[in-house]
Amino acid sequence: MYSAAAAAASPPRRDFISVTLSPEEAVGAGGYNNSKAWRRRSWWRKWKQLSRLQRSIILFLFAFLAVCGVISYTSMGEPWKSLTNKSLDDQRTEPEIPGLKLANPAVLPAPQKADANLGDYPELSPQKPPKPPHVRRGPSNLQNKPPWRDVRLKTRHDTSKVVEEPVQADKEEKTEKSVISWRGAVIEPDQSTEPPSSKIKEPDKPSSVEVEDQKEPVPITERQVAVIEAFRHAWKGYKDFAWGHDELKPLSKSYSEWFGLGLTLIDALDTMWILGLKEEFEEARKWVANDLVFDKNVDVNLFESTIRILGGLLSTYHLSGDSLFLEKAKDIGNRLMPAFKTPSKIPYSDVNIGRGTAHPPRWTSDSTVAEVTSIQLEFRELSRLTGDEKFQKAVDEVMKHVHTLSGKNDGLVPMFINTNSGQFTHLGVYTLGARADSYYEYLLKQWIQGGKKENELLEDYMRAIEGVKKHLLQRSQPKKLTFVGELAHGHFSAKMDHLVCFLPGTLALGAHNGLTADHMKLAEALIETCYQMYAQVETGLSPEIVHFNLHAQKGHKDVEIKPADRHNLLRPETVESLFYMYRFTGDKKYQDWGWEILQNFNKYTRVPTGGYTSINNVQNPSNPEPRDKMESFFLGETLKYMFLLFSDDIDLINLDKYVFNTEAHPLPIWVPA
Ligand code: DMJ
Repeated sequence: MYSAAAAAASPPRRDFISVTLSPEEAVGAGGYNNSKAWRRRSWWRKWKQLSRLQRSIILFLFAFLAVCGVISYTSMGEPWKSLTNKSLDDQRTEPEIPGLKLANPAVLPAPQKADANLGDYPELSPQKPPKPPHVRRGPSNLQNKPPWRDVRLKTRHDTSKVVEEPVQADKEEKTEKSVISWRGAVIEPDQSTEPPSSKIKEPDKPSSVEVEDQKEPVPITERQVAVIEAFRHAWKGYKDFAWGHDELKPLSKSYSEWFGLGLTLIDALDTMWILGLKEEFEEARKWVANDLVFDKNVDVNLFESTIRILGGLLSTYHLSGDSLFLEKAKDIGNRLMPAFKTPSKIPYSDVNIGRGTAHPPRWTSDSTVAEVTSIQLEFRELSRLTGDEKFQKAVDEVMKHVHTLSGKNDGLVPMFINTNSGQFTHLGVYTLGARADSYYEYLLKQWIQGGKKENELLEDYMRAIEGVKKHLLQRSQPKKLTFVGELAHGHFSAKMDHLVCFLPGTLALGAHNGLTADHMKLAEALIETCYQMYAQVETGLSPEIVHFNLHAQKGHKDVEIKPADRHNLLRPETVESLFYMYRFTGDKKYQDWGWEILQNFNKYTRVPTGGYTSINNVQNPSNPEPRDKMESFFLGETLKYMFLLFSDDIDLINLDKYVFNTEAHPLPIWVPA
């Protein structure tokens, strides 16, 4: 930004050599003579007339061109050999992304064209339900082999180190580690980011089912046991005082209702599965079977009910293989569809799932950009499972439309979009926080979900990250923490929502999937910042929003907190990113940071009679001011990511097989049929 301004202020500089030939030189004094000897003499004369500087420059240029020629000849050799099956036309049509750096560019065939046309998805067939992503329908490595453990018994006697039988790996056939191709590049998923010495060791992958059965189980750790204990405590509060309702109010020993759909229970289903809490899971399943009814005259928020309810049901179906959850997912999915009946096909924010009507909020016809662009993983998966393309069509159309819209700033999107015109509104404000955050997350994750074929999604993602680097990144004082601020009509604000802490994890996931290693570097810097948002605060818990100091002042930390921003809602984003960082690097410091955070949740937010509560003041350890509410994402996301963070089992939700939705519900990555 600043260097561009400086360049504009200084006069343009031109670097060129001028060589003027007189007519005499051009034609020759003695008239036309084109003999070889004459031509040689004439060129020699011209050469001698050049200044020494001019001659050196010309010689240098020749030498440079010769070196380039040699280099390109040697480096082109190999790719050409491997291009035997690839038409040149395919390569020519690949889009260019300025500034896009690839981990391993231009080696192999270009990917299939990014086209959300359903014809491109062989999995989607209206006639017969699609095949599952991994050999069997439904769940993958946890399917039919629930990780049930009698945790209670074991933990009573031994919480010191390894206490449990592990999750059993399933018998699914191993496919070869996929090769990712993008714009003619072939990238091994791990190569750009993982220092082999430090990442979690993946057990040798046996090629046959029989061998895989002998795979040593990965024991769960003491810290995972602590997460199970925390979950049980939270669940006790929910069960005792809020069973079947949306959220627990742990202090008043009651509940609050948002949609009246048992939000916490549904959000927590797959967490219970992953943690191996059989009894709790079975009890919750019974409630879903007998009491969960969507035929209700109630307005729900499209985004929230998609990511929490639809996402939760779909992932539980995949993990458990229990068709009850798929049936319920279909039901809610169908009931949400009226949201898309708008002039622009950009969905309304709210749907009445009983009446089948939808509407925007009362005060505007705008929807939030993050909301309309973060329902895709779930609806696409619902289409794949049911064979009914309407779900995918509706959400793909939104993405295609947003892809073409003007009003972006180097890939950064405004926060609102109008449901009538389909245009962005409130232009000029750019943030990675509330109202825009998961737009960026879902660009990458849809690309991964779909098998890395939909190039437009990747283009938009890569552009956006360049936009973040250009407009939103700054460093704080005194610790020089890299943070993501906001831009409002050209003015930079050093404000960062805790919500932005999803970004390090997303960047790391992209790097793991073969995108530029720069993204991993940025992820490492940002996760340090997110950790400091906890560590620099009196309770060791992050506030909702921080402001970073751009100038060093005596006695000031990097992080400043305004009175209105000092609450903590038990949000997951930092532990989510810690989980990705640990998975991909194996660096134990990320586990230690997560452990500190869990201990501080236990210290300041745990309610003795059951449940955890949001707090109003992270700066006051003696009275953090409990708010009397446990958000459903504490069980759906925060504790789930904690459990995964403390695990050394990369097959416990393998990130090459699953992609998490923005509410931490794992959905399968599609494998070509
Ligand atoms: C969750 O509902 C999701 O993670 C969403 O993407 C953002 N807000 C909450 C958690 O903070």
